[in-house]
Amino acid sequence: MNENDYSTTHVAPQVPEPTPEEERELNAMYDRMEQLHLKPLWRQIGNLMPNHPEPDAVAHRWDWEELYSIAQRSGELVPVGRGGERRALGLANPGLGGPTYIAPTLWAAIQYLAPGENAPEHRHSQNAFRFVIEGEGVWTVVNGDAVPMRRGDFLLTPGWAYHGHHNIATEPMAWLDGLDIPFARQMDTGFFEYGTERLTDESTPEHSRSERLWAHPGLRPVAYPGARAASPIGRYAWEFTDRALSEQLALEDAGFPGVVSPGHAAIRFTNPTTGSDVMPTIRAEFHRLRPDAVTKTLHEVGNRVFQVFEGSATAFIGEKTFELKRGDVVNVPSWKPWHIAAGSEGADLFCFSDHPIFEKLDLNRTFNPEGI
Ligand code: GTQ
Ligand code: FE2
Repeated sequence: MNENDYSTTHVAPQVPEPTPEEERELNAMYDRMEQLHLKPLWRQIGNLMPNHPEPDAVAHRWDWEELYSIAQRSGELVPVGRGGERRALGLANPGLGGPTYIAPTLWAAIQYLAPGENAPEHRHSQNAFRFVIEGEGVWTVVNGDAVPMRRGDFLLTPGWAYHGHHNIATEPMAWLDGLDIPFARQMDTGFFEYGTERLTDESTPEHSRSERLWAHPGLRPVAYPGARAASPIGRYAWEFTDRALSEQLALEDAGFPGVVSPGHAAIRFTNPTTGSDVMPTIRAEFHRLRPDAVTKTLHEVGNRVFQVFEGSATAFIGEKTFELKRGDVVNVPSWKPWHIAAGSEGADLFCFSDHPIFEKLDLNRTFNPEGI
């Protein structure tokens, strides 16, 4: 017998077979409960309180070529501007029914901006980031600081910061947005305000002021002491991410520690004022797998989303297997065992998750069935 299985240990109370008279009375009682907006626990405990997380969300893969071509089409047919605010196509988890949630807590979207377009400023309590899979020529303006967006860059728009985007290039640009919109919506914590129509800083600097002040490894400006809920770094430039990952693998080659597991290098983007995650609700990481390397298998509380930055991989999530190539997006629902195997050229994977929420609430759990 498996004592972690409801079907063997959590049997419903044994009610003797009701007589027709008792059955009528039971039905009348349940009808009355419904009128009183009451529901008995004993008819739903397995669903409400399963032995372990049983997500409605399913693992799903979105194909980058499809995402990009439909985003491009929407660029031809739908203007961007006040009211709609963003030309963003949200990835809707097929297991979650109606709403545009990739996970119960997380939003992921592809956002598309044509040459010369300007997405007006606004702010909201939802935390946001951008990850750039290809292209350049867009600056995102965060609290009046123009931040360049280039391939491999990871950019922050923490909750309540004003932000807008503008494309000064001759080419359109698309990128991945991640936000905690579903968490804010389901918990009823969201606020939103319009900002100015034109961006507050239309310059196109090589580096944002936030990077010039904060993005020096291990160094912080003495003028700004104390911990902040969100990282003050607006842009985590690809050159640093790339170098940190190559160094882990070079150290592994030289016989020194640093990688997660053989052939698997990874870094987490952090808030330099705390050393913790970049934003209170969202964790972001970058994983680099050597050719044919395989990650450890994990069960984790919380939700992950991966985007392939370079190379190819196979993701094993629960019972499902997904072949992934450059740009493809895949999600891992809570507690589904997952591992990823790199293809023959290796794989670079951007990853974000809602794990900080559950760590703060002491609800996080991880289980590695291989025991390593
Ligand atoms: O770029 O400000 O994908 O506010 C969803 C909501 C992007 C944004 C999204 C947003 C934005
Ligand atoms: Fe926004």
